[in-house]
Amino acid sequence: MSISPTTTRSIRAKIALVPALSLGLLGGSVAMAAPAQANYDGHDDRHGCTVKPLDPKDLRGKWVDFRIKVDCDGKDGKKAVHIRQLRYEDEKGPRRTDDFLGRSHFFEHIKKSDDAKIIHSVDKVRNLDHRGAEEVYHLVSFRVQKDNGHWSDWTEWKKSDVVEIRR
Ligand SMILES: [Ca+2]
Ligand SMILES: [Ca+2]
Repeated sequence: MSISPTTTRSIRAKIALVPALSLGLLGGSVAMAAPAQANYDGHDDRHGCTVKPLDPKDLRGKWVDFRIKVDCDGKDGKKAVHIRQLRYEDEKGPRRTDDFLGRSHFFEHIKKSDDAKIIHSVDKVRNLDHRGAEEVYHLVSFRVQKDNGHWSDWTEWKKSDVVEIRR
């Protein structure tokens, strides 16, 4: 029996979907437990760089900007900052899991003379709490590569303030 290229592709596609489904990576609003985290204290730097999760800012329509501030001191040349971000809607109560909104990675190349930068990370926030406002926040963690190619380790996750937005 011969298998046409189309059939082979569709079998491969189905096989590829299984691990994605079992990990809960598909679908819009999959519950995902937030990692262990600390509120931002301003002291956790890597190679002279700090990254701060700013208050989420409500934009027009359904959109929210989960802003991130990156600041490096001017010492020892260029740096690359790799930031990972997780965005959530808060659910009160011990048995409730916060709604996972999305994740992103950012790479920022910082020159010696650069001032602090704001990264704009815009995501859609639906009316998740039908009886009240949505309470949104995000977590960031980062690592820094020096000019000589050496990467720092990752920082622990830092949490922004929780901001209420009406939907
Ligand atoms: Ca909520
Ligand atoms: Ca609401």
